Amino acid sequence: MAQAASGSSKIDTKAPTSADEAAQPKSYGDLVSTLPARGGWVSLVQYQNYWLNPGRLQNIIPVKELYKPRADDIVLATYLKCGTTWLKALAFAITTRGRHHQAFAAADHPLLTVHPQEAVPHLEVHTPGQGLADIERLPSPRLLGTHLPLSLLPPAVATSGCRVVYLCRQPKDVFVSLWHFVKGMRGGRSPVELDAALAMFCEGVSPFGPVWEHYLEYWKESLARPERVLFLRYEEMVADPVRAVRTLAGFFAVPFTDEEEGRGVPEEIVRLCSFEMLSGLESNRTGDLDCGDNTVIGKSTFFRKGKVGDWENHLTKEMGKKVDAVFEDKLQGSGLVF
Ligand code: PAP
Repeated sequence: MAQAASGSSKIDTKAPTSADEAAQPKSYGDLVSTLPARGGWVSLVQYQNYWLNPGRLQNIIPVKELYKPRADDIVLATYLKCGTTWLKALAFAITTRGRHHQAFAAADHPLLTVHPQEAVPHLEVHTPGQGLADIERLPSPRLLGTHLPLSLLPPAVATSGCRVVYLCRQPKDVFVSLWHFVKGMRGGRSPVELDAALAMFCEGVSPFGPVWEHYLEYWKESLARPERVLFLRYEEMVADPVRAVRTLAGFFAVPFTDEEEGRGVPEEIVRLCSFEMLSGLESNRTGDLDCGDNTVIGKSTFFRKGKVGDWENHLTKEMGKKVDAVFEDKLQGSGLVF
């Protein structure tokens, strides 16, 4: 889920211990004023190498201390616009199928009436000051979403045994999707032209950017701990969604039985969570999602085209080459290629 909002409650991360306590910012508003800032396309401040929405720091920073990973948690991590909504729907359908398997055909599956972004809560979408109480209350095993880079999550994510699925997407399509989303949040207008926004994106100045750093943190972790960190690509999921669903079920340690395969359950999950199905549902077409801090996002804005390669309809070939060159350079030597 993308972010929006503002506010300046007290900083509730660990209190400073050193002698420079007096110099520590007392509120998120104070902290923001000490950070490098960029305006233009979207207003951002740089915090621990990442560009973040200043109004959301009070939601983002506390996650590192407040989120207590459980061994059976499943964390669905994404950079913005990489297919979070789809991944949430798929993971929800796969992991709850014991409860709902009759419902795939019976038209009363929860995903037919609950937006996938609500079916799986986001770690950094909470009411400031109330911590992660709602997430703490969830019964195990929990499905949780996040756009936070790995380094802004607690180190216990690596030691608790919890599973992480990371979904990335071809950067040119990410930019185009983000461009439309940001414009949509502002009533169809952007404060800068597309080429200026693209220049910022290529500089790494986008919400939760640099995108390549976001990708690389999880990519390296997936290479180091493949049994606990699954790295997926949107384009591969689009090309063979049934295979992706089987991969996810196996990774979640709930593989499909022969009996389920025989009944076509993986295919049913793909159908239920398809762009065509989800985007047509009344529950996903109307109303707003509550971000927990007096801001809302229209439910329909999470469904635009759901296509691979839509960048060609919005960027010139030269712009495409520029994005390719930046990512080739930044990802060089990592083994991650687009
Ligand atoms: P978020 O970053 O705000 O959480 P996220 O769901 O990651 O949103 O991104 C939305 C993108 O996923 C949109 O891409 P587009 O702008 O290129 O069209 C949206 O259309 C796409 N999307 C949403 N649901 C699905 C789905 N079921 N299958 C495939 N793509 C989907």
